[in-house]
Amino acid sequence: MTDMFTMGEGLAVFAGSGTGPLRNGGNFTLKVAGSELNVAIGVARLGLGAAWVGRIGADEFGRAILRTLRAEGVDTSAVPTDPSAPTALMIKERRTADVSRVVYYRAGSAGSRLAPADVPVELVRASRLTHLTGITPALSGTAGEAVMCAAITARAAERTVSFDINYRSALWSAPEASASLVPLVRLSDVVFVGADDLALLVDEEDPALGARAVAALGPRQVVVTMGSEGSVAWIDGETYRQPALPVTTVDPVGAGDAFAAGYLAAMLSGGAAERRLLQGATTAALVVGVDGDWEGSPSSAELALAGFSRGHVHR
Ligand code: KDG
Repeated sequence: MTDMFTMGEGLAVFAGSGTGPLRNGGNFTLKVAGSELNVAIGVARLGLGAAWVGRIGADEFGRAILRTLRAEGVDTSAVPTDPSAPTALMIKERRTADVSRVVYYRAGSAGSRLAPADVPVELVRASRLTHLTGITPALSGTAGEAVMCAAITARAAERTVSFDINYRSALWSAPEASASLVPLVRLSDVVFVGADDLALLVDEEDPALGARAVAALGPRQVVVTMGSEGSVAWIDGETYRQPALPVTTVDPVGAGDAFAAGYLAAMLSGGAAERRLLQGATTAALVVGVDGDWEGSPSSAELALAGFSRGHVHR
């Protein structure tokens, strides 16, 4: 039995090392990322079992994704390689010290060709939790069918389904997203949604009331994340609030995935609602304090590093 199965697109990331418009030139660092892959690494670093599936190209970037995941202890045994499409790219630009931009080169990518036949049915059935996101259905019709197939398979096996809305306006319109994501929310037990994306699911802007309204669609746990304002959740019929931990943000990309990883790892370890939310806030703070979408993910022993004041030296 595996703790968590997750599925989505892995991307090679070219992260500009300086600040300013990319047209100025400069150096790039090659990394890998992808929302679901980030969560898999986050959960594995916290000592739980995680398996990831996504179509990768038969290229160096696909190999970099596998190499990274294997080094992080994530099970990649069911990852299909697509010989006729490239691994997707994401370019990260730090436009100013405070504002980052990302550009995708993922149309027609190997990851976008994910299809129901790629869903490792036995692995899903053997996983306590299946974690999916709203990015994958934005990639193609077959990728959306694969996500639906994984959710239905997990539910039929009485496993927990977790779903992060993760709306990406560069990939599809709000009405398209809404039509695809609401049925997936109805199949989920745990839903993560940014406050700005609530309107895709329900007609309620207030985060606390929005969490309740999303729960009325079916999930028992709904977490609305609000960046530096923290999060508010409706869990098993009660409202919970969790402030964000103080942190100097180095790179905000990946905060939501880190929160989901911390929350889900605590849930899988039997933690109560308050513990899940606190661990989510802690992992998010540790990830945004480091360059990269997942690189700052903590081990269990490192969770205590969050929340120290600037300049603290841990001895
Ligand atoms: O949440 C971080 C992700 O946004 C990033 O790792 C890449 O999956 C990604 C996406 O589609 O933006």
